[in-house]
Amino acid sequence: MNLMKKQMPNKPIYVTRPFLPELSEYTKILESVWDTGILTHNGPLVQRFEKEFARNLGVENFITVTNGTIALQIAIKALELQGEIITTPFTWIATVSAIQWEGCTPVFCDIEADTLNIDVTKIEELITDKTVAIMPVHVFGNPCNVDEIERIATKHNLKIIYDAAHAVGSTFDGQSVLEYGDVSAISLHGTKIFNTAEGGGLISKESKLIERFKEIRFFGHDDNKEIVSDGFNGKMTEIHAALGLASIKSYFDILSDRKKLYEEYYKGLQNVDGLSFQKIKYGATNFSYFPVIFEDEDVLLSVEKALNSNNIFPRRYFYPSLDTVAYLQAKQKCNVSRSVASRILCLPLFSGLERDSQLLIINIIKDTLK
Ligand code: T4K
Repeated sequence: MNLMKKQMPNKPIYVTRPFLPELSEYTKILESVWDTGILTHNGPLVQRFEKEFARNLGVENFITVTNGTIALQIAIKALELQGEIITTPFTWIATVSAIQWEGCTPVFCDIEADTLNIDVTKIEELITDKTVAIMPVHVFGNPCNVDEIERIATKHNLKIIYDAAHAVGSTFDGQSVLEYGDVSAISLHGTKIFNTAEGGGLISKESKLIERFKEIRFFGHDDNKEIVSDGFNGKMTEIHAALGLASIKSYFDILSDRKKLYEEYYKGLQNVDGLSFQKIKYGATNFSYFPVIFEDEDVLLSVEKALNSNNIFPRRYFYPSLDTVAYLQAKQKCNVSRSVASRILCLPLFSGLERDSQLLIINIIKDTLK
C-alpha cells in the first residue's frame, strides 16, 4: 500500500477525459466563424463536419444534432412511433427518457450476462399489439446481435432504433455498426470516444428519413424554409462543429489509443480471481470503456474506495438498473440487469492515460481482491 501512496497521482484521474485537439487547430477553424459571423443554422462548418465525419465513420449519411438525447427523440418522431418500445434497463436514463418524452412507453427486456446488451431471446415474449419498435443499446460500444434483432423486427413489423451513443467506431461484419437498423443515434458528448463538447447525430440509409431529421431539427422547415411539419430546435452550432473538425484528423489515433489501453487493462486483469469482463461476441467494439464486473457489490465498493483514496475515480456505469427506478414504474423485472448493475465499474480510459497510472489502477484492484 505504501508503494501505491508514493505513486499516487497529483491530479485526480476520472473515468474519462475528453480528447481535445491542439488549441491552435481549433482557433484556426474558428477564424472563419469570426469572419462570416455565422454561428448556427446549418452553417458551412456543420456541413463540412457532417461530410468528413461520415467518411471517417464509414457511413453514407450523417446528420448532426445538439446531443445524443435529442438524436433519439428525433428518431422516434421521424418514424412516427406511438406505443410500446422494447429497450434495455442497462443503459443511461436518456434512452428511456427519450422514449417517454415522445409519448411512448418503454418496455424493459433483460440483458445478456456476458455481452451486457439486450437479450435477443427475451424480446419476442414482450411483443404485444401495442409494440412499435425495438431500441437496443450497443452498450459500451459492444455491437448487439444485429442480425437476430433485424429478424425479429421484420417478423413482427417493428422499427429498430439503435441507441448507438457509445458506438462511434464500432463495426459489424467489417462495416460500421451504425448502418444497421432503421436509425442509429450517436452521442458526441465530452465523455464520449469522439466529442464536440455537446453533440450528437443520426445515421440512416433511408434518404427520406434523413430529410425528416433535417426538418425536425430546424423547426419543421424544409430546405426552402417552408414550414412543412412539426419540429423543434435540434441544431448543432458552428462552434461545436469546429471542435469536431479540429479533432477529426486524430479520429483513427483516438481509436487505436483506446484499443492499446484496453488491451493493457485486459492483460493486467484477465487472470485475477473474482473478476469478469464484458464479452465482445458480435462484431468489433471501439474499446471506448473498460468495465469490470465483481462477484458482489461489497467487493465493488471496497475497490471503489481503494481507488478513490488514491485520487482515482472510476464510474458505476450503469447503476442502478432502470427497471428499479421508482418513478419509471416498470412492469418488468430484469434480474440479470439488476445483478450486473450492482457489480460493475468502468475504469478510467482515455487518450493520454499514463501507463504508470494504469498499472497503479491494476495493482490496487489486485491488492483489494487478494
Ligand atoms: N444513450 C446512452 C447509452 C448514453 O450513455 C448517453 C449519455 C445518451 C444516450 C445521451 O447522450 P447525450 O445526450 O449525453 O449526448 C455522462 C454523460 O453526461 C452522458 O453523456 C453519458 N451518456 C453518460 C454515460 O455519462 P456522467 O454523469 O458520468 O458525467 P460526468 O460529468 O460525471 O463525467 C464523468 C467524468 O468525466 C468526470 O468525472 C470528469 C470527466 N469529464 C466530464 C466532462 C463532462 C471531463 O473531464 N470533462 C468534461 O467536460 O454522464
